[in-house]
Amino acid sequence: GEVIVDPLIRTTMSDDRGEEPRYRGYAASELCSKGYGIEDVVALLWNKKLPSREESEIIKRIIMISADHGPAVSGAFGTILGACAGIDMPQAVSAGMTMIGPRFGGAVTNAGKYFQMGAKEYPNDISGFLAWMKKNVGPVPGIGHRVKSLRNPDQRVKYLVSYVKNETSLHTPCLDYALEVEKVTSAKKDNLILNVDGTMGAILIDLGFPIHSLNGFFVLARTIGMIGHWIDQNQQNSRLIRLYDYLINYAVEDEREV
Ligand code: Q5B
Repeated sequence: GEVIVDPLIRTTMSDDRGEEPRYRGYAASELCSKGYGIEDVVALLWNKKLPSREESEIIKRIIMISADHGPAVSGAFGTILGACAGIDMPQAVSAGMTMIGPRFGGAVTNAGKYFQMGAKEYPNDISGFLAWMKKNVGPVPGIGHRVKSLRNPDQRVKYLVSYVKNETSLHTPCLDYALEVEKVTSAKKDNLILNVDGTMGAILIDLGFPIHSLNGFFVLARTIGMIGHWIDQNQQNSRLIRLYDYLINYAVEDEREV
């Protein structure tokens, strides 16, 4: 007789049963031949629809601008440590990836989520929003930077904001709210600026991306940079890293009595 088996998984994204994979009905080769770019594929697979030309130009810039931020940041440094220890590319890149979290690179999702919430629940009341965040969340995701400040602005942020607001017709309620939050926080302390995570998160919300996809943009973009750092260290035959003593504050208390 007929055997009925429950499907193990359900997918709403892609189908590989034909001659070539189809992303939401579009064959990959069809997207290439019609001139779509990687930013369109990202939108199709993550947001389940092709963006307009204007939207895809914004997505492309978000990915380009966050692809790398030098060797000093947590993610690149993690990958460099791995590369110098002789670890293969996937493992060294995933060492860097492991660093992406609430303080570094992984604040995009929550920045988008809370700026959107603030715009809805606390319009024209940034102090109320900040008080709620302090009580319920902690540091506002998307605000603050270790080295960037009002005196040393993050040009990536300046460029993205200016591009979206001056060169596109995107409606930007979430970005506008994030910029209002920045006015208040940076007046308190000058490094509490809208950072790259916050800018990306707010714009991606305005573009209609699902909340849970937002950190994916930093992960995707920064993978490009981390792979680059791994290649760079390998090309230089870099040696194993071991911290010099002067970089460590040995604060061990001696418990021995004899
Ligand atoms: N305070 C980013 O902090 C950092 C506050 C705040 C209210 C805030 C911090 C933070 C939210 C998470 C976030 C993404 C940890 C950053 C990125 C990509 C990157 C990285 C790169 C790249 C920096 C000192 C005082 C304390 C805090 C207060 C700080 N942030 N208050 N809301 N958001 N932000 N992360 O300078 O009174 O002294 O106790 O967690 O959005 O990751 O380039 O490096 O491309 O790779 O280390 O750009 O802002 O200062 O944490 O010691 O705080 O400021 O409460 O107050 P700092 P902390 P108090 S972009």
